[in-house]
Amino acid sequence: MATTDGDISGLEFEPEVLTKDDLQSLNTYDGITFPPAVRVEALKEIRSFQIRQDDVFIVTYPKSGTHWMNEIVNFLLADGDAERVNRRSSIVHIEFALIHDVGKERSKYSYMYKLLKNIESRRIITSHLRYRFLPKQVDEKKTKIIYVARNPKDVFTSWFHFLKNDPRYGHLPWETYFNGALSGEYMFGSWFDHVLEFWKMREEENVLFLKYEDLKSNVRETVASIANHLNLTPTDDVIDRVVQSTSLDEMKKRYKRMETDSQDPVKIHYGKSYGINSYVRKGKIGDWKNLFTVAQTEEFDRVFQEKMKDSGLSFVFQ
Ligand code: PPS
Repeated sequence: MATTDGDISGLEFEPEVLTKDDLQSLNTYDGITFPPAVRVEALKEIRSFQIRQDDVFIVTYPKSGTHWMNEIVNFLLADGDAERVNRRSSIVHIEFALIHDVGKERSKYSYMYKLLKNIESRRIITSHLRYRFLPKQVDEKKTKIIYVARNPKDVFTSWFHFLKNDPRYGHLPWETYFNGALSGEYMFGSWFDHVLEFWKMREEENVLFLKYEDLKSNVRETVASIANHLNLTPTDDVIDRVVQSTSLDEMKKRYKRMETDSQDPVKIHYGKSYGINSYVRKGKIGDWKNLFTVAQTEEFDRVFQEKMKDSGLSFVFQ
């Protein structure tokens, strides 16, 4: 088995072995509801995950631009050169990395988790977890965190479209999803609690708090601020290449190619979830208008006002 930094030669891919019961049960742990594939054993294990000084964490509430940010950081680390992007430096969200082992005695860690432990630096580790669930060493070592927040109406909309065709979630009706998401009872807990937690940490040196809408409206400047946060000094030319290569259309094409051309589970992961390109869909601000009813908009706005009122944090919704 591989044990040293960067040595992954001994690892073999093991297919997912979640049972039907596993798949149908949402887990609740420490006050938060998690998707079936995020096991309580995994959440406990992650706390002692070993951090390296130069690791980069991308933390988000789901559907806030995780894959986009992942691609931006990947391209920045590769000086904008697609050939040099190391797909292994960023694997599945850490909380999903243990799914392959549920119900299985023979190995404690899944392929993805072992890979995450052993891949070469600089690792990009993505997560939807709240701060208290991240590895303890993130706090001890003040690991670089890039937090991306997106306006919650588009988050709910994006997530509903992602889940609606998935039989594991019983083809959830929009109404049911909306109520669960707004009350914070749905997967990964309340959007408000998640975003406000990291918003309060925004002045900490290791934390860069960004908004999806700023990436959309001012991508070049935002990419430069990400580079600066990671102590990188890209030329203007490199920044241009990063911006161009991480556009929605380029990502769609690349993910699709990776899914169809590759035998590599890491690459296939990027293209595939529950349907081709589901990680890259419309990428618009304001798509919620196609889904929210007038009554839902009113209810949402009331809750938003109440929860955000003293925070100083605002979002562009259209
Ligand atoms: S996940 O499954 O939680 O990790 O999803 P996540 O990657 O956080 O968010 C998916 C949404 O991000 C959009 N996206 C982009 N928008 C703009 N530009 C680029 N390059 C880009 N890449 C992904 C993606 O389309 C999802 O949003 P919606 O609104 O569904 O289109």
